[in-house]
Amino acid sequence: MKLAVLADAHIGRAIPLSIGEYRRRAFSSAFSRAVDSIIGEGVDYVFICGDLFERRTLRPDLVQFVHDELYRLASDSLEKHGKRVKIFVIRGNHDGRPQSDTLDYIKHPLADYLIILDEENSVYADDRLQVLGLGYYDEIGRAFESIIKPSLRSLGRFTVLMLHGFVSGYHEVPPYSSSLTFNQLSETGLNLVLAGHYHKRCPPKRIGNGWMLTPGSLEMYDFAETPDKGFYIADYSTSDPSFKWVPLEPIHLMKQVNVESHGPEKPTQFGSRIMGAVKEFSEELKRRSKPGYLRVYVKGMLSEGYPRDIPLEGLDEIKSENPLLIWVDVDTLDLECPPVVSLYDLERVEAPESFAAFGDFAEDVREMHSRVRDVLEEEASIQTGLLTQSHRAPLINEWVKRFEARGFWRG
Ligand SMILES: [Mn+2]
Repeated sequence: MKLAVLADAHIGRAIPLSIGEYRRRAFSSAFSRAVDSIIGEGVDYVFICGDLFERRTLRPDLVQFVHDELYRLASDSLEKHGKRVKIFVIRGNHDGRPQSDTLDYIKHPLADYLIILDEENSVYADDRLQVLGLGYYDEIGRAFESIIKPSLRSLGRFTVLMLHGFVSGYHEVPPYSSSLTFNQLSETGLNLVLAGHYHKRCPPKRIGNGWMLTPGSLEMYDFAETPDKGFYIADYSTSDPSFKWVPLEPIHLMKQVNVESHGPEKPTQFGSRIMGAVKEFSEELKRRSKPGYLRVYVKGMLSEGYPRDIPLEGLDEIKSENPLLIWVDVDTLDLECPPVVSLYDLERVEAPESFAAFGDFAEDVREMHSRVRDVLEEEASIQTGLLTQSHRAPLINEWVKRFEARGFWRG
């Protein structure tokens, strides 16, 4: 019995928006190449551990693309290896909420190779194995107790748990995130625990008498990640399983470099350091004959002037002489300015502070501000980065209601 374990494909991810088309292509390409390799391996089961899609609202052609790729995986596996592969999918946080998620897009009554495990249908069993699925929940511990625990009482056969969430003791869990614990899972008697959500691949780890795997994301999710991307093949044809890592090299070089001053420096000094970093990256692209994008993160302190005084005219020249250099972003938000300038630095205004004069209405401002940001994150148009009228209108109504309730106009 051979298994493929992947997660966090994030199909449709288009961030940063200014290079959205490149990003979309990178995620789709990684997924297609994963499908190619899985077909080549001839596996019996495929586990997609959440975040198959980037968001609930996405282009129909991407839904079609995923649908076609899964069909190709199933039909080519049958043709080449005579295997009727089963593909399991669970919901990640990017796929939406329970009852309303992207996995509805790929469900099809004729797609008997596709098994979506959710709250209504959290267990699959055939004569070789049993699969339990736990999608993403804000309180993963509670969801585990109510959805998975009841099925753990009688583990007769080889049992796989798929989940989309953190496991402390295996992942580096970010502060304030809910997680299961490694110990909690090792007491269950599960044979294989497959965890998505954590984007960095983790080596196979013994858990009780079984194994735990995290393949990480298929592509670089953002500039902070490293390009060590791919998925696992688990081979259970002998009693002692073996695990193989299948790397997927990102089609673009995506890199962040930090430019930092050790003391206060002039805008021109920052400028030449930034240019140096961009030139070096441009040379790397040529050497590797690979297109790429760069984020220059600028830290330290300006001795005079504003971040906008940093001379960056040379960027266009570097870009125009190297078509492989797709995009350069210079991020100066954390650059400190001389005190007198900081007073006028409007880039990082805290909404509630600016509205402190409104008393407890500042709290309303804070709430609305974060709601608008959430809606933008989830619903913003892929083309413009803005909200459509139907998403904007309820927010405007809410604002008007809150203003009216306060009766500011009465003086
Ligand atoms: Mn993810």
